[in-house]
Amino acid sequence: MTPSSLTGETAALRIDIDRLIRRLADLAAIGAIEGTEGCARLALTDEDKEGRDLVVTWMNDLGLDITTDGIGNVVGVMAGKTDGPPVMCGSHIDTVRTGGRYDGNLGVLAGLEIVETLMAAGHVPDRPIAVAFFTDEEGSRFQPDMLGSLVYVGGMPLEEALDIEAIDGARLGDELVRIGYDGPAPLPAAAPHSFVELHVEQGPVLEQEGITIGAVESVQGISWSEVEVVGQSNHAGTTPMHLRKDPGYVATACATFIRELALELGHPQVGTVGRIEFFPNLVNVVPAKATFTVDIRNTDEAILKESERRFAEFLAATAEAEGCTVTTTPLARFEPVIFDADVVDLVANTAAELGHSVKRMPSGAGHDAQMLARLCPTAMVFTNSVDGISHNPAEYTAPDDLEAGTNVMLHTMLTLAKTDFDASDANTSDKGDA
Ligand code: HGY
Ligand code: MN
Ligand code: MN
Repeated sequence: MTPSSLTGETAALRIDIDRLIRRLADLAAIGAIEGTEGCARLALTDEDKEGRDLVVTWMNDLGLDITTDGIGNVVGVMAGKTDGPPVMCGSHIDTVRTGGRYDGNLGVLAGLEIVETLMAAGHVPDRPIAVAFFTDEEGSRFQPDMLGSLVYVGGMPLEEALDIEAIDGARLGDELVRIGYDGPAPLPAAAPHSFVELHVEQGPVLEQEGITIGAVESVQGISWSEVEVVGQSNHAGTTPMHLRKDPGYVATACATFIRELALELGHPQVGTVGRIEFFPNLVNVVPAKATFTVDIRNTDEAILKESERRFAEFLAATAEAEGCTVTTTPLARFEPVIFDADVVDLVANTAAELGHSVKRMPSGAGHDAQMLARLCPTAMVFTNSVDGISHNPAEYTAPDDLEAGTNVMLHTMLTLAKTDFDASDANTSDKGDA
């Protein structure tokens, strides 16, 4: 079925890609990583505040009704012909330390671009349109990831989130106050009518298959933990190997195990030891302590659970054999999420109607949409990542693909915003093989 926004007065509506690219560049200039296109704005740092302030200024310039909640999520709402729950889009503007300019930022700025496109055309949608950015989606500084949207949907009490300690020792609630984003809007939030998130794929699939749009059906399960191994600091030259209690060996053996387990289980299992620290971290000292993180993911919850069990077993046996003790702290644990089939169909149909190739696919990365899916019908739109690169300042998506993804989000949202449209109507015959 033709998405209803592609008939009648809104059929010809398209976004202004130059304006979107300008905003992406202006935001990327904050925390810019010298000599690259990327930026670093870890959650609740001064750079994050500066980025927030810029996006809030743009929301104000558009005359949106802006609210900030107790975890610092910010929502700007464009009034519709009717009141009631808005059709919401959004993502995050915090980045990893080696961030690209599109991860998260695209989903928020595409929302502002859509609002500006509607205003310029004098089109007032039936339902209100909301654009949100959620706090600490990356989870690099404060774990878990998707923290702001998790609190937004009631997945974690605000008080618990405010007491989370950063990897640099700061308390989340104190940082929120310091940057002036501890807002009054109630939590958990009221459910939007629906939620659509545009995001770069951050992987190689769309590019390898020559497809423009991803209609994202699910997000894989995520398991993060931090492991501290304590052994015995000793002299690197005088201590025979059989007398060592070397936590550095245990940590690196675990890193190898995580990788070999992923290769054994095969795609889509992935495993990463992204952070590893030795103490005292000196060339001629057998470490006293090793601390490392484990990130395991799979689309299948049963396999993810089995992976966690096998890793715990390996860690315990290796540490015991080495005479070390272990403390494991869970950092994040989210089961796989399936998006709303009707909204996924609408994304796929809208992409096809706009003349784009489209593929139904899972997301390897976590996203705020996986939290909003607890509140309302939710789906995601992917546009490609050149060379599949992300969490890297070289992250890049070409203007044509940014434009295609944003136009698909525009018309998906416009159709959802029509009070005479029932999302289940999207679940039509032309499923196609998209
Ligand atoms: O880790 C993730 O998948 C996301 O970037 N927070
Ligand atoms: Mn992201
Ligand atoms: Mn990310």
